[in-house]
Amino acid sequence: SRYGRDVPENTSATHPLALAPVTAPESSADAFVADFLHSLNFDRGVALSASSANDRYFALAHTVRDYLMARWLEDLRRQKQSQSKGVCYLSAEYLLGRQLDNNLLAGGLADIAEEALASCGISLDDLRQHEVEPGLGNGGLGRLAACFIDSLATLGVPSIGYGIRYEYGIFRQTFVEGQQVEQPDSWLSLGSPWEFARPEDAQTIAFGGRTETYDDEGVTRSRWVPGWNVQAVPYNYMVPGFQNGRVNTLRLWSAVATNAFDLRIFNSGDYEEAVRAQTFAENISKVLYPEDSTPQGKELRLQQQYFFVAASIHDFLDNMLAEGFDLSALPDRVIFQLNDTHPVIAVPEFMRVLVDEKKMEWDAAWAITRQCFAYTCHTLLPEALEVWPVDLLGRLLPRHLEIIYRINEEFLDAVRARYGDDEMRIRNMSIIAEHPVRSVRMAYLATVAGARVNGVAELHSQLLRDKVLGDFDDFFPEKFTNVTNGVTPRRFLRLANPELSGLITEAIGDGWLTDLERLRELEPFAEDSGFRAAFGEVKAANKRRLHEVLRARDGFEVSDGHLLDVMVKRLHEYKRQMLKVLHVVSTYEGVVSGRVPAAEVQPRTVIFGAKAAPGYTMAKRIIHLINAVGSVVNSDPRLDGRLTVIFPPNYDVTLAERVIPAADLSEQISLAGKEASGTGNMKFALNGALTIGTDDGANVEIRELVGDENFFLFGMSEPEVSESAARGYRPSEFYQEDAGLRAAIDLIASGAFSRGDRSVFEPIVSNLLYEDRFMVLADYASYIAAQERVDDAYADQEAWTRSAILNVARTGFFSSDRSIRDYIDRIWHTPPLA
Ligand code: T68
Repeated sequence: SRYGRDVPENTSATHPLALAPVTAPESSADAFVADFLHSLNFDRGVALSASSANDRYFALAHTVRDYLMARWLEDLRRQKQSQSKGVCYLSAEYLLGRQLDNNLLAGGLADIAEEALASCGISLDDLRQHEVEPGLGNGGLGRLAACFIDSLATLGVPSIGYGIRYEYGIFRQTFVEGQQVEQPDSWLSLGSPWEFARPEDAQTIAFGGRTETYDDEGVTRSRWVPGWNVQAVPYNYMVPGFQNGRVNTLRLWSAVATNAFDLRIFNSGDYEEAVRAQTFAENISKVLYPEDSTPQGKELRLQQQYFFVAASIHDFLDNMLAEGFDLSALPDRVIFQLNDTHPVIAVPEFMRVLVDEKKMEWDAAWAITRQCFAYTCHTLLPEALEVWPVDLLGRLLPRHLEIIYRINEEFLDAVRARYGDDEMRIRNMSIIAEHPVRSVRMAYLATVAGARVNGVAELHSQLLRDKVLGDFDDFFPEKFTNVTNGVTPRRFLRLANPELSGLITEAIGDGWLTDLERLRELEPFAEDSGFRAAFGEVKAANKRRLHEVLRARDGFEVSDGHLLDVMVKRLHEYKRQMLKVLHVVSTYEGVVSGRVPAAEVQPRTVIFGAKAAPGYTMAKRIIHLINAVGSVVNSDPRLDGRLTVIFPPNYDVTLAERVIPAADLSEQISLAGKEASGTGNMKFALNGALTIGTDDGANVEIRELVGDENFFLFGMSEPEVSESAARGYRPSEFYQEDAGLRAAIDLIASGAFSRGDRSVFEPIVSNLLYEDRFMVLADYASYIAAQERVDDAYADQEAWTRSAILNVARTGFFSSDRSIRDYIDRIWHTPPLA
């Protein structure tokens, strides 16, 4: 492995031993055992015979770390020394998933570790299960950030990921009588062996107070006189590239009270107040906001955002620049990528540093800033576009508000210069919204400041230009670009699906792991009946493995021989889990009403996985309905075991890695024009599931690549949705005209899934009939027809498997390595470090 190379590092000491290189342990099972036992005895302070599973997991993780360490130290040094342009990826979320397996794979250590542990009588697999995944993200946006840092390391791009070390990640979901109940995710309670606290690199982050002007040698300047501050303590995590000897850094910030803050209060003798102050400071990184696609506008959230971006900018400027660095050269040194609007407050902070602290002229500072940021948008839902009330922002960050006003003034002057006094246009483009309350539109600020603005799939980027940011596209068309999302093939193919990976490698070699387009070479194998048989065997094995996981995890019994139909993603009305529920209820209703003989039903198991934002009542009702439908359908003997609904609680990255490789059918059924991209859709196709989906997000590109005949398309297109909305959508008309739809909805309304209590799901039913914002009823007939095509297609297993293989072979485009190359070509212009 290339991680073992020697690196001279301790050269500032005088002892001759310190001049020796930092080395990785020798790559052998014996050396691994020695290191593992050393760590167990000397780091954990236990003997093997007395060790707990947690002790062994820690010792194993530390041993893996030791193998990566020399290269990490080297990359940290080189990134600073080379002074070549690098990426600072700013993201409020990183949904990392478990680390152990990923790091074993990256370091090429899996076999040695397995052998080494076995020789100590320990099962590697048992220790794998011991890891609590760091769930520091909500869903797609956070998981994308995790895939991107993996690809950045694998491509050897100089880069650092910055974010927040939430003490509590995304909540643990439980079901009580079918309803979601949230439990805190105390992922750190047993400690994390992967992190390195660096309190000596802490930054002080100020808040509140006021601004003032002062005379600076004849120049009138503004400055911020903050009211309070906290310490941002960084924790470093290794991000190893895939077997390439590179290790990048993820740096997550944790908030602690500053001494000054404490002391002042302590000295006033108010012990309780001092402790309260500490709690107040530490609240900033306490918990991940569990909202997805619905920003809350809470002050603590803005504190989190400013806290981590201010710490990150200062960290970069203080620690990564060469002595005497000329700040006007910053655009050749760094690009800050804004993962959605959550880090956009970095823009005025950067201006404040340049103008107020570095005493740069405004225009010069703005010219630099405009080249140092780029913005990725992840949504199309208007309610998901973040805005901050001026009141709140001015109270927390008064100087930043002034800076935002000035940016806006100058921008609107330029707009006026171009279009004249078109007041309507000015109002529409202003970074400051006046209604319903005076607020800062963060997406507009990001668009004005960013060198580039990108959407996350072709359709999404087009709709951004045409609709959400249309006036801005008119004003600066050169800023807009697309980078279609991707997923890391290491985690989501190699680790999640070792059997399929083995089969692929047997057929075409292992080059696909870093060049996923090479999956194309599998195409001819779709015609090879021996390969198809092997492929089918892998799918069956993955299903058996999933069944075992579901039995052990939640006590579910799943039948063999079913079509495995999977819908896993956050619960949101626009994603339309309701449409899937209506399909299940229709199938059920068809049998129990006697219209369809059970024997004619294609045996299916439908798996749902979904968390609802704790405050999102309708989403929680839908979860309740899914569980209620499941418990009725699963126990009705008339179905003859041919339809099962399974909803394991707490869908997370770890469960995704088990569910996706087993799936036959991937449900990607959002209303067209609402899902920015989707990334689960990519993971399923790469693992050989066929997609039933709308013409939305990256589904469009998946279908183009796999071919119409290997994709089940249904539903309105985006232009049809817009037309229908403009005409005035009346869902009840669909209910009146479609007997099947009516029967399904009536069955829910009748209380059939709520022990006769009609009130329980009444809000869902009336929402569908009288509002149905996401046009579930309009797409119902088309969806049911597509599901009938699925049933027919599944009956021909040879043809189905051929399609599944072609899905794998033709979706190599969706590697996050390709996404990162696109970011480099279109936005960052950061060559890999040699
Ligand atoms: C998702 N967005 C998009 N948001 O919905 C999905 N939002 O289509 C896309 O594939 C993915 O981003 C990656 O681009 C989110 O996941 C959030 O999680 C989120 C979190 C906080 C506030 C708002």
